[in-house]
Amino acid sequence: MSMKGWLARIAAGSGLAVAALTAQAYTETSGGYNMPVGVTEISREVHGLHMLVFWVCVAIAVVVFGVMTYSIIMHRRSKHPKPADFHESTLVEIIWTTLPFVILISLAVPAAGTLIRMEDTRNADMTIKVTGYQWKWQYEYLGEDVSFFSTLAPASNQARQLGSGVDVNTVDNYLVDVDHPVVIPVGKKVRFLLTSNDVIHAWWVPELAVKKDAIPGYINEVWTKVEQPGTYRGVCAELCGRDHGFMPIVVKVLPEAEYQAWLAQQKGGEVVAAAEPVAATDAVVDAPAAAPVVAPAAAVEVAAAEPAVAAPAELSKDALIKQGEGVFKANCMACHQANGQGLPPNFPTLVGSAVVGGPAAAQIAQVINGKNLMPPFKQLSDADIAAVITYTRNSWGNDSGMVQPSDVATAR
Ligand code: HEC
Ligand SMILES: [Cu+2]
Repeated sequence: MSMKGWLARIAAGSGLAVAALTAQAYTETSGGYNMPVGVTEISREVHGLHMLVFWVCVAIAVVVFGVMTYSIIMHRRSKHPKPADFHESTLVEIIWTTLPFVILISLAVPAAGTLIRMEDTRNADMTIKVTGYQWKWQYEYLGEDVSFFSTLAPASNQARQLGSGVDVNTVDNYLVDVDHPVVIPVGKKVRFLLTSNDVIHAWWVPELAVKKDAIPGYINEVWTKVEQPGTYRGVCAELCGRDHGFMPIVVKVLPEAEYQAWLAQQKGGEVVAAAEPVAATDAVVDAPAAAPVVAPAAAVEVAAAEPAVAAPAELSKDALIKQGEGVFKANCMACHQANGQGLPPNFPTLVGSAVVGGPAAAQIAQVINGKNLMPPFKQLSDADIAAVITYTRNSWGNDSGMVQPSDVATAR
């Protein structure tokens, strides 16, 4: 096989192709090849520094390669068979010591100023704690009692499955879209506290010029103040395991009033962590929320995607199944496959499985606590766990009844 063929195979096999696609997806939003200018004062400064250093490098390259090219051509052997043999020029040595020193200082001074401003997280208007998980992000609005998980959007997740048959070019924002974006108000200084629950991740949103490691046991601080409403996308920037390429970040920046409306919606109750927005909207789970509906017309789109969910009571079977399908696609499909048949021998089929057909308590315990290669899902809400279990108990020919959120609450 040709070299190119091998390279292509290696790239495909190791997921590099996926990484390249992801990178492409967000550089496209920033004009192609260069770093984005971004939408914050800091991001513009960072971009300015980047361009300053770039042009200094270009100037140095022109001078150095100019002198080299001139010397190679004008002092070639056919012209100067007998080379000059001088050495030790104090003047030249002073120049080539001081000049780089001056260049470095002139770059370090503005860079240090920007770095200091980047690190200054004082006087923030609000704080969001961001926790990295393999392979999702959790956002907690400190002092607001609002917290949710943000996972790869169902459309991307479905398309990326082995043999999904979906052409990824038809998926909007493939691999850079999530089910629950983190929402912040425009023009407010937002402080993010970054940490991790398992391995080191990194929270990176190029257009905010924010990139910082999320390390277990440590809290790192970053901040941003976004000047224009919009949706800004990023990815995890620290190789964190198998699904590193599948834990994107979406920051949705709203005008203050819309943000407040969104926040009020979230406070209406427990937020469904991973259900498909469509499923969640229709589900009967949306028992009337305590919070008054204050959403102005402009916020309707957000409101529809993020319904306030009151502490769930008894749910109908259809509602559970519908919500459960979304939860399954977001959390279980990678191992158990969309058709429930898994990838034996490691990932068992759920079709006709003894656990799925057996007593509900055992299945609840397994989903909450995990088992061997299956990770625990205790971070999901009671409603999500009840829904996904009911979904598996009533899909692909399985028929073994339903589980209510209260059953899950009892089992915890
Ligand atoms: C990382 C891969 C992985 C994910 C994600 C995963 N599982 Fe599993 N699951 C497994 C493995 C492995 C087993 C077998 C565990 C054992 O018995 O050793 C299993 C077993 C099960 C079983 C028992 C099947 C049987 O007959 O033994 C059920 C039910 C189940 N999983 C449900 C779920 C649900 C619901 C989700 C999503 C909330 C989920 N799983 C997500 C890997 C996974
Ligand atoms: Cu990560």
